[in-house]
Amino acid sequence: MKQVSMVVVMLAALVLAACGGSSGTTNGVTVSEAWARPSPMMDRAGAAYMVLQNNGAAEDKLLSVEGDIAQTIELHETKESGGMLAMSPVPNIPVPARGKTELKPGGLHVMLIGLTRELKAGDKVQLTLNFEKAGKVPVAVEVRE
Ligand SMILES: [Cu+2]
Repeated sequence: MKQVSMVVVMLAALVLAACGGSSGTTNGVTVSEAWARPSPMMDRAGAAYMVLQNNGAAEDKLLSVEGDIAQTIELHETKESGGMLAMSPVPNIPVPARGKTELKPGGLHVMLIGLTRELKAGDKVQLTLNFEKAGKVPVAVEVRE
């Protein structure tokens, strides 16, 4: 009898995991408010912003981002140096245990370099976020002004 109930619990966990995956929740990291500014092909570059929420008891790190929207996708931060705003790549973006990290204009962002198509308002762009602990988390990024 004990074994049967174990199987039921495991099945329930699998169903829950499957549901979580489609809404951008996997293994403790939730991604919300994912958006990008419209960018014409001419610019060849764009940036995506989002909120990374870590529900786990240990720090996690965003290591990389994949997607077919751009030839190269990097993690960037914007910093002021000598009155000028400059962007530079960062090796990863930490998300504190039971905390969140905000990617926003003027700060951390996902840099899309070499756009393969125009970013038009109303479009949705699929990205896959790669976390050190949570693994791959799919995200739908909304293009808006
Ligand atoms: Cu950048």
